[in-house]
Amino acid sequence: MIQPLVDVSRDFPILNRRINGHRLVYLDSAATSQKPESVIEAVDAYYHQSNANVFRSVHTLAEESTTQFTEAREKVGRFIGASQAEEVVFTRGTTEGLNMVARGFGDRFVKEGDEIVLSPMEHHSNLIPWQQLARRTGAVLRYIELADDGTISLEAIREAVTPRTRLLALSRISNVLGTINPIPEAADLVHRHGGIVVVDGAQSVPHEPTDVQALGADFLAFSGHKMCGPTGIGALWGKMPLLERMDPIMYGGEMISYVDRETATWAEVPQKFEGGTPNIAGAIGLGAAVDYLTQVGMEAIHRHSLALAELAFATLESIPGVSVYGPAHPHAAALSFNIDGIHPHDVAQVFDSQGVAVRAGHHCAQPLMQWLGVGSTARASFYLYNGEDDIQRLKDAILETKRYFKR
Ligand code: 7TS
Repeated sequence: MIQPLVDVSRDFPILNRRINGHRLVYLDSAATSQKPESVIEAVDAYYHQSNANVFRSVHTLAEESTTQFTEAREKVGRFIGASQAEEVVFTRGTTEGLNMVARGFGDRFVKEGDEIVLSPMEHHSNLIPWQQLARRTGAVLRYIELADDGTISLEAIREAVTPRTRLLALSRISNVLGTINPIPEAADLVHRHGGIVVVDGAQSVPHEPTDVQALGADFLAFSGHKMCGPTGIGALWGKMPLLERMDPIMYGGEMISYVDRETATWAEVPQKFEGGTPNIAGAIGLGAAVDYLTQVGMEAIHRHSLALAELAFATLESIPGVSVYGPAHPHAAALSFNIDGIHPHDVAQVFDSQGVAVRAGHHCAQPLMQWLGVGSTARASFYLYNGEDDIQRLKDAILETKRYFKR
């Protein structure tokens, strides 16, 4: 019996809620995770005790606030194996980080005829910035073709990557298929051709130990809210020499070194990219989330996510009339499925009446829906507070949905 990794009722009071008369089963962590008490308390304590702007005033509150903000950057840097905390740029989330690279790096270094390699499983956040970059520069988009189970083979990568590859933008873990993509191997190949590797870590940083060096990434973007942190905060990690050459995209206060009437020069990395007052409370909350996840252990979280998703895969696959997508093994924490003849939005609605929260739709991955040949899917996604009971409830909800629509 797979038990949750943490004391759920103590750490996640929201999961004690009853929804439509049932214990809430929260299977929508790929959209956003729930927040542990320690994170909520860190944000609360910051506003109650230390609130002040950062990097400007010398009074006590400002020093406390600046220290906590700086410590949060250090925690995030250690969590992903950055060689220095300054390589961590705070952003609003994955979307902003990827747009920063496309604009700040892409506009400067990607030229007409260069190739940008993507996969058809990318979230729109890791697709549209590159489409737009290609339109601005005359670069060409190339796609890595997926195998029948939605995985990416080394052979498919070799077919897509050429000497003209300037940039590979790939998710480590798919938010729809639960595939784990071979980033290190892909990075090797891209680097041999002198290209750079941008990793969308939105679904991977919350779920597996991350070491940017081992991953072979040049940039990694991720979101705090999917890893037990607050919304509105995330990080873009980049190799220092690349961040130094990259242009800022947000101009204003706090990102400059010297300004006169006609010109300005930029502050050092990461301040150069953090124009305006940052999300201080969010960063501190993200630091607390990193502490929480580290205490539970990222190896344990990784094993737990795989165990739950693979059990769910096998359980759902054995129900007549249910199609599940993606590989059976290894299958990361997001599992998409459809029930024959029932629209995923109706599935999600009946599930809610059973207290089971899932997402239905295209999951911001329309090219992947086109590849799957469906308009949308239902998706159950798991995290450290889920256990085997929740998979039983998922199965019961599917059986109830089938009964409901047979009537
Ligand atoms: N990339 C991937 C792989 C994602 O899953 C998401 C969010 C993003 C990028 C964007 O992250 P954001 O924090 O900037 O919004 N994915 C989902 C999802 O699957 N359901 O809701 C949001």
